[in-house]
Formats: sequence, structure tokens, C-alpha cells
Amino acid sequence: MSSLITRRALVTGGAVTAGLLLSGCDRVAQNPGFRKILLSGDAMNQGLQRALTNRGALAPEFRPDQMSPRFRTNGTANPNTPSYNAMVAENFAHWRLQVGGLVVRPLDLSLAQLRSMPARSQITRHDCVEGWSAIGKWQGPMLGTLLKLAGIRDAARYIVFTCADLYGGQPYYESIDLIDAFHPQTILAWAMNDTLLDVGHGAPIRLRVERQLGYKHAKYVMRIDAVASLAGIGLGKGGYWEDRVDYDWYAGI
Ligand SMILES: Nc1nc2c(c(=O)[nH]1)N[C@H]1C(S)=C(S)[C@@H](COP(=O)(O)O)O[C@H]1N2
Ligand SMILES: [Mo]
Repeated sequence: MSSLITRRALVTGGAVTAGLLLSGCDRVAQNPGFRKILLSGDAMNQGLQRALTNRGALAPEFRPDQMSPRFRTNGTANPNTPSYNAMVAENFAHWRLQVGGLVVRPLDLSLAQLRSMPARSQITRHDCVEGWSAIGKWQGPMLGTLLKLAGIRDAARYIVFTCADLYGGQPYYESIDLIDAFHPQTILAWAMNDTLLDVGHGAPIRLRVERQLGYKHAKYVMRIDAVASLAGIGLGKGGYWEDRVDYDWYAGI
């Protein structure tokens, strides 16, 4: 089924659309029906979505004194597989990050290499759909820096993250488009709150994609692939929760 926005959908959603054009995207983003049409991955009308939302805007950043005293963990708090446990035991000395798919120069990076790259540091608010938020500080290279090193091919449209934790035997996975991939606040964090990222929060690296909801922030990232389509990834909706419980692929906030 195509979810492209039809003239009829625009007309019947006219009141919402008119308000949106006058007052920015917030109201429409809160309208569940409209979100569903707009935000469901490959099939969405990206041109319209971009026209309606300012994808380049920065997420709010906070002061150190605003950081949450406690930042809970959610989802997997420890992948606890034999291979992950072995990597923890040696402080990730032999952990490697693969960057591949539709790239000119596939990368195979050690944690030391990632930590030696220019890093961005940001204090941001994490919002989980389950109804909690926390403000934390994250540090790591911009994903865009890695993607430029690897050289994205013209056919690439999405960046897919494959994680070390398994759900029913399959790794957790997530994906974002190239706008978010090259957004300046999209980083591969190896530090949280000024200490090395711990196991609970995604050691040794986790994605921060600050304009989106918590489930997009893949922890325990092992592989990053540039792909032309989400059709071949998992069940095709671009992420573990998108495939399982129909969360929006575009979880912009
Ligand atoms: N690999 C992996 N990444 C994940 C999850 C997970 O279960 N596995 N849970 C997601 C959800 S729903 C949230 S809210 C955040 C939680 O991050 P935190 O544990 O650092 O609070 O991680 C996201 N990334
Ligand atoms: Mo979440």
C-alpha cells in the first residue's frame, strides 16, 4: 500500500495543514493520524515532510546543572551474549566498528580510533515513548565525519545500525535518513556524563540522534550500513520496534 499523501488527504487534513503553515510543525506532529501518514518510512512523502518540518534545526542543549541526577536505562541493559561479555572483559580492546554497505571505502575502526577522532559534546534531553525523560551529556564523533570518511554512494538513502544485543536471536536495529545522519548533533557517543559509556547505556558506542525519540538511539552499535532502501532490513519498517509494535520510523520531536 502506498502512503503517499494524496490531494484528498491534504484536503481532508486541511484545517491541520493550514494551522501548520501558519504556526510551525508542532501541532501536526502531535496529530496521530497525520503522523502516521507522514512518518512511516520508505513510503512516506519525504518532500512534503521536509517542507513541513525543519529537519536541520538543533535540539535544545542544556547546562551542566540541568543534568538529571539519574539517567535510567531502558530496553537492553546488558546484551549479555558470550561475544559481548568477552569484549567487556577486555575493555573492548578488540571491538571493531564496521561501516559498510553503499560506501566507497568500507571502514573497520577500533575504539581507540573512534576516541581519537574530533568529538562533539552535548547536553540533551532523551525522551522515551514509554513516558520518561532524562538530561545527559554525550560525547563522540559526528556520524557525518565517519560517513564522509567512508564516502556514501549516490544510491544510499538510509543509514542502518546493527547492535550487539539480541531480541529473539536477532540483533536490535535502527535506521535514519541522510538528513539526520549528517545532522551536527548526530554522534556516536563513547562517553556519557564525562565518563566512558557504561554497559547499561550502550558501551562501547551508542547513537545519539537528538531530534528523535529514545528508541532511535541505538546502543551497542556494531555495524553501520548505508542502504538504498529499508525493504531488506528486518521486516521492512526500518527498526526493531517499528517492525514489532508499529512505532513511527520517523520519531522526530
Ligand atoms: N541496542 C539497543 N538500543 C536501544 C534499545 C535497546 O533495547 N537495544 N532501547 C532503546 C530505547 S526504547 C531507549 S528509550 C533508549 C534507552 O537508552 P538508555 O538505556 O541509555 O536510557 O535506548 C534505545 N536504544
Ligand atoms: Mo524508549
